[in-house]
Amino acid sequence: MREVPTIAAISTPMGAGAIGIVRLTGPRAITICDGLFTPVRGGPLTEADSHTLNYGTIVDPDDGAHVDEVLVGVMRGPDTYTREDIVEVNCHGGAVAQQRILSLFLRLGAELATPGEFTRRAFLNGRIDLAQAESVAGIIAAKTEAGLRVAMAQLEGSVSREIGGIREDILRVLAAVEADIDFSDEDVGELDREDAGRRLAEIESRVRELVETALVGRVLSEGIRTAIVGKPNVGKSSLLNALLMRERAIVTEVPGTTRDTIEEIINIRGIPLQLIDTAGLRAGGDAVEQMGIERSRKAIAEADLVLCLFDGSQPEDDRDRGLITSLPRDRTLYVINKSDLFRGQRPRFNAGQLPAAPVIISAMTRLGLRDLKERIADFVLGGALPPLEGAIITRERHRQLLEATAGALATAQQGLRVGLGVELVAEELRAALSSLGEITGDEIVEDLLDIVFQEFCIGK
Ligand SMILES: Nc1nc2c(ncn2[C@@H]2O[C@H](COP(=O)(O)OP(=O)(O)OP(=O)(O)O)[C@@H](O)[C@H]2O)c(=O)[nH]1
Ligand SMILES: [Mg+2]
Repeated sequence: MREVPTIAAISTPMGAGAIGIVRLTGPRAITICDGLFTPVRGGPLTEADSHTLNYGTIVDPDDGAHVDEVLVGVMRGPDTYTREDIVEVNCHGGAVAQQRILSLFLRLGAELATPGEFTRRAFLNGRIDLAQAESVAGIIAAKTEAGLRVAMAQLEGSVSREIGGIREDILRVLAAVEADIDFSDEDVGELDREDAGRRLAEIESRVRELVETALVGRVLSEGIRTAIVGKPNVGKSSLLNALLMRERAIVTEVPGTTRDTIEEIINIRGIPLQLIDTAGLRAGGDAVEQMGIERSRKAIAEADLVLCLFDGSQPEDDRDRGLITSLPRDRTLYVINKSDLFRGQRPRFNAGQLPAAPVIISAMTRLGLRDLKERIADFVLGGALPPLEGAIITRERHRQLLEATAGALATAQQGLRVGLGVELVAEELRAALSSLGEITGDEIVEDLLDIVFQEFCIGK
């Protein structure tokens, strides 16, 4: 049998940095690196203790040239990320040193790692399950602190434990059903269909609860999609900048300044918001502006929350009325801007026709921004979002498999009710188990692994 290949990759991002890490994992990791390593102190890496840092020089064996001064971490399996021997060379950052060290490793017999291959090995060697492996990608991709927290909890097994519990409960019902199949002509007592159905209904609702956390999961990892919309020149980009506290978007007195959507993440009372500044909505304008407006409409359709902005120093017109009726009321907050222009007086814009009381702000002086943030937080926390704790699903793949599980459980209950053969009920339960198994990777399909790991970066 062919030995498991030793793989190598640059694990730090491209570009200049103080330190770069080139990593090896596999049975020959330590010998390969030792072939290039001249210790400054101490002996060869092959004799180094596990989990030590070794100071020395990487030397090109062909011409004896010194490539870089390095610290080499030696970690012997199985107490490592992949459960194999791992070597991490801490060299100088910048593309050249890292690339040269990597190519020397390849010359000595290492193979170039594919994206996510280190984590894939951690999975294949049984250190983590598939849901945990995926959480590693979640940690790397996390855009918000809350998203990072959820991904870390997943790595520590929050989702896997919940799935494991559900699996066990299904297995118990399945055992009762199968006993009925095996001993149907003996006197072991008939399957209590009503009781089995009740237990399956409970399990199904647990699965559905988990499915519902997917919304929170998306919100935490990507932020609440919040589109700022309104007519040109009402101050949408100014509001984005004010909330971000930096001049991110271009602001001018010319209507139609913003042509494309601009997205930024901000944090309001611990809630991540993905703010989207959009092109002002109006007819006419050139082709570029019209394409921007098309994107604005898409942003509204996809938004969890719409901030509809008006210029309070101007009376409302038909376009405002059109805008108000076109927006989804249940997820729109109305905001009247430029309050500094009507200080202490009623805005010229008549707020009476708005479906809900507006927040009055000045993006320029920042007056009212705290009220606005409060209203946004109320919307999110008082809304339909389930609690932000426990197992939270963040992957569409997991959501779909849980839906399939719930579907199979529902069909099984139906079967029990209408007196379907126990074999068929058992079949549905096995389908439910198999969907759950795909989440944690108990049911491995090679293609599935390729799909899961392809979104990783190389070197992880
Ligand atoms: N007085 C006052 N002027 C403001 C306020 N907010 C924005 N403005 C001004 O209004 C003009 C338009 O602001 P923008 O933020 O570019 O407006 P916009 O809605 O993004 O405009 P488009 O991108 O063209 O759709 C600029 O001259 C801003 O300085 C405000 O609170 N008070
Ligand atoms: Mg703008």
